[in-house]
Amino acid sequence: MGIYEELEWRGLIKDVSDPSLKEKLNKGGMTFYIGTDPTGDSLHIGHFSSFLIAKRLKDAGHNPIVLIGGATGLIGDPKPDSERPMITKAEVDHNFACLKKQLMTLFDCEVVNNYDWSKDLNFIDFLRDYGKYFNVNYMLNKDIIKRRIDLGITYTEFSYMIMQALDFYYLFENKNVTLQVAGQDQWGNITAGIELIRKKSGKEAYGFTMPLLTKSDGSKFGKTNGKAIWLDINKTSAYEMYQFFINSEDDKVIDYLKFLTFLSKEEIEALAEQNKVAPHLREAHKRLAKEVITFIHGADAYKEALHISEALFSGDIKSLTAKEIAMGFNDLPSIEGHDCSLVEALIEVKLASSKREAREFIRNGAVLVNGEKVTDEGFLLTKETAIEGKFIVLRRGKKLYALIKF
Ligand code: 383
Repeated sequence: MGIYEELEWRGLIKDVSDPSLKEKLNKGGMTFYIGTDPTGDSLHIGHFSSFLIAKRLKDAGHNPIVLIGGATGLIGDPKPDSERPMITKAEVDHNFACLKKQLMTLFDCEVVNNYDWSKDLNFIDFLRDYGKYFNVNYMLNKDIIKRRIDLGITYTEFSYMIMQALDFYYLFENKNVTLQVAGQDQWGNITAGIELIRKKSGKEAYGFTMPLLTKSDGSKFGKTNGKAIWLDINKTSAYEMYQFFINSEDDKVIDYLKFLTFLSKEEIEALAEQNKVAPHLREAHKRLAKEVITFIHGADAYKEALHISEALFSGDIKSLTAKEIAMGFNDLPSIEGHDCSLVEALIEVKLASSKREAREFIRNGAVLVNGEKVTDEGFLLTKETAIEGKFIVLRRGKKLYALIKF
């Protein structure tokens, strides 16, 4: 199976600029680029799913360049629903540095900044050397512009596609780049570049896009409860990422394995079979979490995330370190620690509504302190009872948890 067939099998090919790309991709030796704008200080899992193509093509003998748009980030790629708020140059520079670090660590590749070749272009040259190659009718026909016409779009965002086309042309002329790859939302920008290259140099460049990952209902992949899954471990812990993947929909988990891992066809087919005959074991989900987290954060972070998940599942809170508790119970209702009785604490964290009810829960064996059942109604909670002197985990019944922080 050539790389093209592999990408097809993974479901990673959406639009292709020319049928001859198949042969070219299978042959190897192309220099290609994929870009992102520094609109935030971290990439998220949606970016990750696209950027993995850099490694896939590199492993197939192509040469990757990653572009971070220090210039385009100042302008803003038009979104379908609204104009982007402008961000300051200082913010763009800060985000650029953060993304560069992330991308170099993950993909170990050359990073370029379009600010370097765009910043000195003067307005008259821009209009004469580039603007002349863009028919406004052609621009208005781009999907993204059509979607914005009624809502309105500024001249600034309208010009964005010319900037990205100019990048492709620049990299074609100066770095031998003949291919641009991206998510499907970038098709209009890629084809604008291919046409600019054709018109200015008479030569052919190529592009293809990858479908965007979705959930079963067609909504955007990569969010839990409205929160994005970031690659920065300080924004999304490895444990949160583990929860995200382990909770993937059963009918989507195989697609995610194809998109987000480097597991072979045979391995993924075996997991698909297991997912069918023994879905309750969640082997496919577990493997997905393992592969992605190990790739992004390394084996130790993955082991820690797994350990937290297993301890929380089995209720073995005592085996967790304070750091692991902080991660695992990040979203839990919590109160500041102070010496008090278990009865008072249960009311304070809203696991009981009255002293009478709290005592009853304790008597009935429904209350656990740090994973251990407590039936003594007079039990006292102090800093000494806390794990590493920092956390007490209260549980009532099977699922209700609360945290006391010292
Ligand atoms: C800028 C200048 C270029 C080439 C590309 C760019 C960025 C591009 C863009 N990309 C998205 C982004 O920055 O806006 N105009 O968030 C996303 N990408 C990748 C992928 C994706 C796209 O970073 O589909 C998802 O992640 O292409 O939305 O010369």
